[in-house]
Amino acid sequence: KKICVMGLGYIGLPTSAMFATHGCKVIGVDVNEKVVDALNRGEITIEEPYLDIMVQAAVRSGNLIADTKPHEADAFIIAVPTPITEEKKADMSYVIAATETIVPYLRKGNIVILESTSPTGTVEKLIVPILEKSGFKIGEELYVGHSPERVLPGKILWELVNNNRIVGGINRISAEKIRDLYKIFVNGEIFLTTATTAEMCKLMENTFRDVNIALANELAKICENIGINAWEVIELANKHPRVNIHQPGPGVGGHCLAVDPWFIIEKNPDIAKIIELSRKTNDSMPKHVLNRIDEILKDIKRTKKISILGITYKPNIDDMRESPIIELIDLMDERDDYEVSVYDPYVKNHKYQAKDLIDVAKNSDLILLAVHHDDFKNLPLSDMAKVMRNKYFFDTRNFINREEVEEKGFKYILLGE
Ligand code: SAJ
Repeated sequence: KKICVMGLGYIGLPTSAMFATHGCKVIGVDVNEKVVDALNRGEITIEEPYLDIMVQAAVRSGNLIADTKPHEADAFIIAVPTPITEEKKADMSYVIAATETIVPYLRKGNIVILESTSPTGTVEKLIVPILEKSGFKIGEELYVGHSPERVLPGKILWELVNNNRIVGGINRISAEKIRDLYKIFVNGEIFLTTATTAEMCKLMENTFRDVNIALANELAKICENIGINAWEVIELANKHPRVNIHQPGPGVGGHCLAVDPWFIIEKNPDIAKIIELSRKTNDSMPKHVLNRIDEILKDIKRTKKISILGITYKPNIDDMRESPIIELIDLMDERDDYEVSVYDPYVKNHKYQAKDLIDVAKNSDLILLAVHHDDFKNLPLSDMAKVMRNKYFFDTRNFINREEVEEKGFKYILLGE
């Protein structure tokens, strides 16, 4: 099989490498020449465990090549970004451009698959009309559908193979053809449905998680109001066999949970009320964290220095997309009574990045544990305390042992308490 993958990002690149190491001939296409040149040298431009080894093997075998233009193939996979605009609408320009680009390369019997997370109706109302320009009969001479990616950054290669997969076809035969293609490397079950149902499944999976995190964040605020510990409430309530309250935190980031629910709201603004409120609740968390810092440090009248540990959107990865900590730093930048210093072992070039954990704590008033990277499990608390002005430790993740911090002379504050 010959497969042309449009977009060599977080999904397109691992998917290309996976097909290539399973015996397919893969052409990875990207508009960015740097990405294409790097891949042809066997190098990768995103961070993901083991991906470098797999890509190297794929390129060396001759099964994976990159180009800025598509080639003729048996199947085309569209895996380009679907970002969100300022107005919280899906920006479909990359999907449209990629689909238009493949039209001249299509042949009778080809398969076209949209993998990018998209609003409902994208395949039927946006992609099909573009593909019709090829002159082929859709569903009979061109097989079209949506198979959303569902892999977790940090575990992409494992999840690509082992997760269950949904395939939504424009008709039954399209779904079956697409299923047979993914069977080349997928060990999980593959479920067939319509394209629009598959689009909604993907959006709803991430919305489910976002709404549940919003519930946890609201609980955190309620417990702060009452004066009890939300983390204890969650732990005990989750002993119930049908309850699974998620974890509160300084906000929800990443390119998925903070974006996808808006694709549902955009198409159903009068109905998607819980979904919209949840999004806003999660978006309110950086401001809530800042309000609590204001309260903790209210007696200090000079410029206060805050040392932020972690700025990625979640632990143990280098991804800062939509990170709520970046939002928090922006909020602090707007104020002239805060000075910020950050340390994140996964990030090298942030404007406030300190050299190490001691450097970040220098002359600081408060340590903010923002991301629970494993690297922060054993902080050099005594040495950090020595260089600080005030010793407040604000844990937004219930990650650090309270007694240990207090033993070192810190005042420990917990989000959700
Ligand atoms: N978070 C919380 N509390 C929690 C869980 C997560 O505050 O209890 C926060 C994290 O700190 C992070 C954000 O949510 O800022 C998102 O992290 P995540 O680990 O939940 O998910 P992502 O965005 O890395 O990946 C999600 C996954 N979706 C689901 O688990 C339903 C993944 O399977 C999808 O493939 C991915 O979105 C995607 O690409 O859509």
